Amino acid sequence: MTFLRNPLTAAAVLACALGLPFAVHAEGCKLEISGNDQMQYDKKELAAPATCKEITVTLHHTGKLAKEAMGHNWVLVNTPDLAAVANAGMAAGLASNYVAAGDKRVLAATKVVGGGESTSVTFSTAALKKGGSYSYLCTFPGHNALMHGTFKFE
Ligand SMILES: [Cu+2]
Repeated sequence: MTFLRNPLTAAAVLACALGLPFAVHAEGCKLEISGNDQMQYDKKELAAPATCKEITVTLHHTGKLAKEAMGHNWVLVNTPDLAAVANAGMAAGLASNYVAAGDKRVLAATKVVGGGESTSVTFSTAALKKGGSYSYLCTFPGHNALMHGTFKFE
């Protein structure tokens, strides 16, 4: 491997292997949020840097109740669409994770989980605007009034 004799190249190869500046980093692109049996998320706001090409959101249900009684999901929308997405989701039912099939207003969504379960969704940020402010909600019937928050992409 002749090229490794060049000290600069060798340094670059090493830096890549260590995930230093030569590598593309996903710092801050993995987010976590929890929901409980009191119909609450533990966070009112989530934020990811606009450098993220993809974002992964992991939802933990820290309660004990079954998903039929106190299921939670995490759904990302443009804020003006929040109520309409919640209504469409309610009509779609648990089998559809309370998200209407093909609902273009839904920017990202996890499935519905019950107590003790976790789930995650990874989505492209191509549809998000730098500096944009969005909303997330739980679309389980009746939950969005309490279970919603602001999502910032900046
Ligand atoms: Cu919920």
